[in-house]
Parts: sequence; structure tokens; C-alpha cells
Amino acid sequence: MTHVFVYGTLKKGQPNHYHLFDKANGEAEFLASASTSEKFPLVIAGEYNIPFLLNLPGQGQQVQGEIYRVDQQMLRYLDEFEEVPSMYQRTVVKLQVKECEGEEQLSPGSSTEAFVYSTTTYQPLWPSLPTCDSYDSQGPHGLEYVEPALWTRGAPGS
Ligand code: PCA
Repeated sequence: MTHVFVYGTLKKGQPNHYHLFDKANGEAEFLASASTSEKFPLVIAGEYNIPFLLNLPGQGQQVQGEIYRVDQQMLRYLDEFEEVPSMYQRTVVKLQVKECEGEEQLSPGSSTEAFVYSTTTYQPLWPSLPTCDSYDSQGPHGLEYVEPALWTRGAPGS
């Protein structure tokens, strides 16, 4: 089984969360809330207001998110959904565990690693955008996420 850290639209309460619980895509189970051990810039970018964790460790803020255990089918689904490798790349990130659920060996305060959808294929100006530590599509930034069904051009990076 594989662990994935989600920090954007796949989190609870965010517009793409339901994909994790559509059985047609595979299996996913919430394990814990967590933050990245290192800082990364989490920016909302492009005309569709998509959250991107820029693969620039040491810049930005420690990013809050959720760890899920997923099966291989869900991992393949997410890779396709996140347009790996053009829009995001699936990399490994170090995490600090916060609150846990279930029988997993994760415990609050412990360190762990998981896959994350980060990107190096970003536009030159994105590293100078404002960063956030905890993404919310409806946040005070006013940059509400535009659903893929409404995208009239290809995704950034594609
Ligand atoms: N979906 C993935 C990467 C960014 C996004 O919106 C996630 O939530 O982690």
C-alpha cells in the first residue's frame, strides 16, 4: 500500500476530494493530517486558480495537508488526474504527522514520508506569487478553483 500527501483540491472539503472516494477509481483511506517538514511555496496559479506545490524546498511555508493510504489503482488514477508528468510530478516528501485515525503505525509528532504531486514545470513568475500554508479554494484570496470540466484550454504545463 502507498501513502499520498494531498495539500490542495483533494483535501477534505475541497472540490476534488470526492475522487478519492469514488470506488471506480480504487481505494483510499484517510490516515492523518500532516505538514511538510520543509518549507515549500504553495501558490494558486494560472487562469484556473490551481494550487501548486512548487518543488523549491526551503522557500515558502510548511504546507498543511492530509495523508491517505491508496491502492495501486487509485495511485494510477491520481497520476492521470493530476496530469503527471506534464502538470505535476509525483515526488516523495518528508512529513510531520499531526492527528491520526485508524490502526496505522503513524503517530502524532512522528516523521514519515509520502508521495506528493509537486511541480518543476511551472511558469517563471510563479515563485514570486503569494504563498499559503493551508489551501482553501474558498479562502480570502478570492481565487476559487475552476473545475477541469470548465477548462477551455489545456492545463498549465501540458
Ligand atoms: N490536487 C493535488 C495536488 C494539487 C491539487 O489540487 C492535491 O490536492 O494534493
